[in-house]
Amino acid sequence: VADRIRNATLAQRVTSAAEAVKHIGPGDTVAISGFASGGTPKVTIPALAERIREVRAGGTDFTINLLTGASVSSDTERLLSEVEGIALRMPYQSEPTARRRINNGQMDYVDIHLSHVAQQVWQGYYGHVDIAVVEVAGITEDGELIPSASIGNNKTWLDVADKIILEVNSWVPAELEGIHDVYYGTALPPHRKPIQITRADDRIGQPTFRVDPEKVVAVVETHARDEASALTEPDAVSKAIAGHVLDFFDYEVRAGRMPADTLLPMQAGIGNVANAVLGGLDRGGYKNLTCYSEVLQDSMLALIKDGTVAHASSTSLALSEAGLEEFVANIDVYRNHITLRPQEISNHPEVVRRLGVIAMNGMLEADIYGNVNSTHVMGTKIMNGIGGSGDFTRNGYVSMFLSPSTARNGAISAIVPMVPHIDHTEHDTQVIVTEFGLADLRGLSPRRRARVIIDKCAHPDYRPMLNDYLERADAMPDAGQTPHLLGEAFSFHQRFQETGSMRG
Ligand code: 0RQ
Repeated sequence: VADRIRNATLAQRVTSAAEAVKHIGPGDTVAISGFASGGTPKVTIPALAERIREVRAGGTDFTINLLTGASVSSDTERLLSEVEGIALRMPYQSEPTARRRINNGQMDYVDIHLSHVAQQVWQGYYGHVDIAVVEVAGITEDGELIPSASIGNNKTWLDVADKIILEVNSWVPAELEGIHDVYYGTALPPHRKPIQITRADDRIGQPTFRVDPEKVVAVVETHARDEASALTEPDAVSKAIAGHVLDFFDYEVRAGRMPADTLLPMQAGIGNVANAVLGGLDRGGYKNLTCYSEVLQDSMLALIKDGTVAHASSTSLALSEAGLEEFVANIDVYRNHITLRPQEISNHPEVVRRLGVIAMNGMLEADIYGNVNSTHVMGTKIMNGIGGSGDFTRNGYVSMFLSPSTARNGAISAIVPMVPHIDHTEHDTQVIVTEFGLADLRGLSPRRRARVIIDKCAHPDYRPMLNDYLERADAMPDAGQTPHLLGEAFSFHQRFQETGSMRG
């Protein structure tokens, strides 16, 4: 472990996690590393949860405001939620205990676009950041920090926090050094400059974080692996969705909108459908594809290895158990084909628009006109959060939503008359794909979009109900541009709440 801490000053700050967390007090705003399953601090936060429990047992209330990159390891989220230690959470979570507390009104949750987080913190919307807890792979002689498996908002946390706890994790392969591109050119208006990325593999920054050693109050040593992302083999539904997406790419190539061999840089959300789509690319005969995304999943490793993908840019690695092993065993191959960046750059609207990213994200439901709900079950209960889906959807070259046509064994239709919560508007959604087909909404007016979405994407069981709604709405004397029956727009959701099924 010692050779991971090559700076003499910071080597003197090594202490235990239990000692380190004494620097965190009630009411503090704590900004930690972690984006998806990569790079969450491993020991400091469990120690903090323990300290919160002890302090509270002594009669003093103890909660913190927790800022992260995106989701963090599920243990971290769970332990802090179980001790009721989080007053405010920002910007993304995907863990059942935290979700329950948020939906019970016990935890404030601010769900924002991931590219906005750093800027909003600089703008002061979250007050003062008291302390940052950041996992790193090592500390160089001159005191710069080698990032670990995700970058997320770490650059910003190190810059803005009053105090810093570093976790130096010797499990992170030392060969990761050099894979990161930490850009220090961002500034608030009126001092902003163009971000000079014109290809997914462009490097515009430096491989390490800068840190003011005076702010580092503790260095904690760990040797603990990242949590493995859960991933199952693609099922028939995921494979069918992937098939439609791959056909669509061929269609775009024939239409002259994408280069035949390399397509355009891809972004794919997290989960089995995205993994299946990417996993299917090697059958398409493509070579030298690129990705400009925020998370890299297992499928990316195979695509890099067989030459289908030449370069993948991301802010985080979110690998399964098998993926982690493969990555560590062949790190020499992967490090030349992957760049990890701060999330304000991986998700930056300017870069996403310039590169012409193909955005592919999951959704809970879409309405017949193309408005998409990604976050709120039945319009009220948070699932995860908007994450990066809006950063990529709004600014992508082609913006796609991929989803099974039903949820809960068919009791919920993913296509409904009106979504009860909107994350992505009809103006942003260009393509919707379910296992039944692909609705290409580009260039279509609302009435035409509704026909295509119902015919191509809705589950056959729900098509008659949706057609009936559309026809009756359209027959209203004042049907307007986007016909609706306001008294029935949420009837599918009401039926589900009353009977347990949208079918009734
Ligand atoms: O519930 O987990 O209890 O089985 O939602 O659904 O079909 O497995 O799909 O894993 O792709 O998740 C929108 C949540 C889809 C995700 C969402 C229930 C369903 C199941 C999961 P169970 P699936 P996915 C990159 C970009 C926003 C963030 C984003 C998401 C569970 O894609 O969080 O895109 N997106 N980030 O049963 C009620 C419906 C439902 C429903 C599905 N209509 N009503 N429940 N479910 N549809 C990642 C990051 O930003 C880090």
